Amino acid sequence: MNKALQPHAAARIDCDVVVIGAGFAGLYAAHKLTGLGFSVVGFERGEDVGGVWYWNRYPGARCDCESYYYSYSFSDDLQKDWSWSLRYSEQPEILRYLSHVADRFDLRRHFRFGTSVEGAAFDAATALWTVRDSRGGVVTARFVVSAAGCLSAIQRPDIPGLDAFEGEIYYTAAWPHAGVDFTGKRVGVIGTGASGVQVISRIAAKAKHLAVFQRTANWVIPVWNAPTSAEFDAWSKAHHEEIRARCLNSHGAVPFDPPKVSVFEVSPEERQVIFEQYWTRGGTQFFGAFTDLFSNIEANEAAADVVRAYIRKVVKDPKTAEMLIPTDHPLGTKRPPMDDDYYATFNRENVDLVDIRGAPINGIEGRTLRTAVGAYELDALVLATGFDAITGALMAIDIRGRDDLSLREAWAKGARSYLGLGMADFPNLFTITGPLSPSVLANMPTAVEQHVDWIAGCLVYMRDHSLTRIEAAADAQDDWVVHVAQAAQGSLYHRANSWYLGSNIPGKPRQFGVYLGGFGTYKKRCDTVARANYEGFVLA
Ligand code: NA7
Repeated sequence: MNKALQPHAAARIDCDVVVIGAGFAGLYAAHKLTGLGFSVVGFERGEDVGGVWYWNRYPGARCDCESYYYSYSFSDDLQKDWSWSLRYSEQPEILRYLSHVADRFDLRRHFRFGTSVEGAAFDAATALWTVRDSRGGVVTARFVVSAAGCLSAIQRPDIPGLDAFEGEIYYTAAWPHAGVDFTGKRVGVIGTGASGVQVISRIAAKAKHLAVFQRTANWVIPVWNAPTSAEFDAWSKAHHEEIRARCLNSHGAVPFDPPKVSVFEVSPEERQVIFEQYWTRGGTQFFGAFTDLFSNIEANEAAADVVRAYIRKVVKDPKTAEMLIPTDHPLGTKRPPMDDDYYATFNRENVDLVDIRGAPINGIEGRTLRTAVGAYELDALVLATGFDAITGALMAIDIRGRDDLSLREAWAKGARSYLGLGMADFPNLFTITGPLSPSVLANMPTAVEQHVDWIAGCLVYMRDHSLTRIEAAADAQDDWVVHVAQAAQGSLYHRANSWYLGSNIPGKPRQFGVYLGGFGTYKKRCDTVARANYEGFVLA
């Protein structure tokens, strides 16, 4: 018998599965896997559970999906017991929810908090992973499941003098737990993505003066946030099974009907009526108005006109309004921030919009930020400059697969994965909402549950069949990489420099890191693979 396939009585195994991260994904993975009898050791960089909702504590942080479906579905009782105060809940409430889940299912005991995974190496002889952590600890495990998140590796801008800035510096993605008081201060915000957009109106309400340094204008869609009514709460609890079933079968893992008609199949009058209907629903639902908003530039332009008109209506100063209207990317092809107060904030006397595309930031000296044409005295600087998204958190770990192959090398020209779940040359490693899965273009808790359930089913299958290793077959992986690229081909997403494509990180290969074929279609594919005894994976 091949030595590599022998049972490994002599090898020390600390646990069946190492789980990296205690956000939505890691918590559910720990719950599900321990419930099935697998031993789990979890690692979490933060001092407590929550993942992105632990770190992104800036004022105004809020989810761009509605809470009644941006939440777990695995427990009926949990769904019936928990009520959300707002349609789109803010960070403190989402963090309270995750903390409640951790308490309710006693999940903290599985995690080592304040501890990052620094390296993980697979030993082909024993078929075990050795995981090294930031405190010098070493754990051996049969499997590693990454729940490290798609938006957790912070992107720090390269601005001359930034580190020596004499005022206060804050990253939205690593916000102080004690909060920050901006009262009476001169504040600058760099970044007008979702984080910048959310924090700007909150800071403006407190600061003496706020300078918003905008490199690229973004399309911001109002969500019309409001308290959850008692009737809606009761309805969502009574219908939770139907809501979850709709999520599982939909394109974006959301409980809405797919669009039915193209912009060009209706008259201009009907088009306006439909746009208005969907605009009133708010947020991402606006993009569900027509079938072709992401595939046809003229259809996209028609939708963009709705947003342009809104910006011009809300923003009183015409010059500022024009500066806020994007000109370099179609609507929605960069992640569109969702906010109700953003545009009106620019009507405030104490807020200035500063174009740093035309006149870039030259550097910082003392408390002065200089652009090519002006100087700004600042007491505090807020950096909302984004993340090395989708692959960043995995690439931050020194992951070594078969023959010491490093993941960083394997992905040097772009991520390679089968179904976004497992990789050739990296046996027994799974990625929850990994690169090349629907991930950030699906409602995350639904995507997380689908992946965790699939991985758990796979581990049970392996246990039942006395199998100790699983690895994506190289040809299945190659086909999937091509399929993911084809699914994105022809979409308008390629017309933007977005973090979906890795364009926000200097030197990162340009690759659409998300599967665009639709969550429902993807789930069916994963189910088919599992039913066919994990077709496309090599098991031993
Ligand atoms: P994003 O969406 O990546 O936004 C980052 C913003 O920061 C964006 O406006 C960038 O401008 C700007 N940026 C980044 N680096 C610089 C430098 N060096 N100088 C000036 N401006 C810079 O990150 P968010 O945190 O807002 O949102 C990430 C996701 O989290 C979001 O989409 C939701 O899904 C949740 P650019 O557009 O690159 O010109």
